[in-house]
Amino acid sequence: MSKERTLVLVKPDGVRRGLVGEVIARIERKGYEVTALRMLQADRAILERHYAEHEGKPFYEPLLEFMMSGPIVALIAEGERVIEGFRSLAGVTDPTVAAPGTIRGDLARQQATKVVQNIVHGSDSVESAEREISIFFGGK
Ligand code: D4T
Repeated sequence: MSKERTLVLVKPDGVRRGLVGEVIARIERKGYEVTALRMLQADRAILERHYAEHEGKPFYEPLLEFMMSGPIVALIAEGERVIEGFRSLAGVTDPTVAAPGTIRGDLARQQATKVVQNIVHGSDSVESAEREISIFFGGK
């Protein structure tokens, strides 16, 4: 099994609620290595690239607005099967039903907002991870 990299984002809700350390701690306690980290205020251009697959969907504009609503933290985590492993740590997209023990299951819930606010993003495949890492870390 070869070593993988994944792109994790702590979304504006996670940063606002002071959960950056909690997310990083869970990644590290699981045994993955954080190899790059930056905080940024995402602009529309970077988010249009990141969320290109969702363009035209009803939640696309609210999603971009939410992701621009405050700073985010982008990081690269590395390890064997880290892509699948981080998605397991994060839990499913809908925080209401995300399993207890996961980041979303423990720390997020449905809000009265147009877009789901679920604290983190994690890449879903090797191809997505490399594409997303190049968006946030300039090909690093
Ligand atoms: P990300 O990409 O942020 O890790 O989340 P997921 O992989 O879990 O979910 P996604 O890419 O399908 O969705 C991106 C982002 O849009 C929000 N969303 C999604 C939403 O508000 N309503 C929806 O129906 C879906 C599918 C939540 C995450």
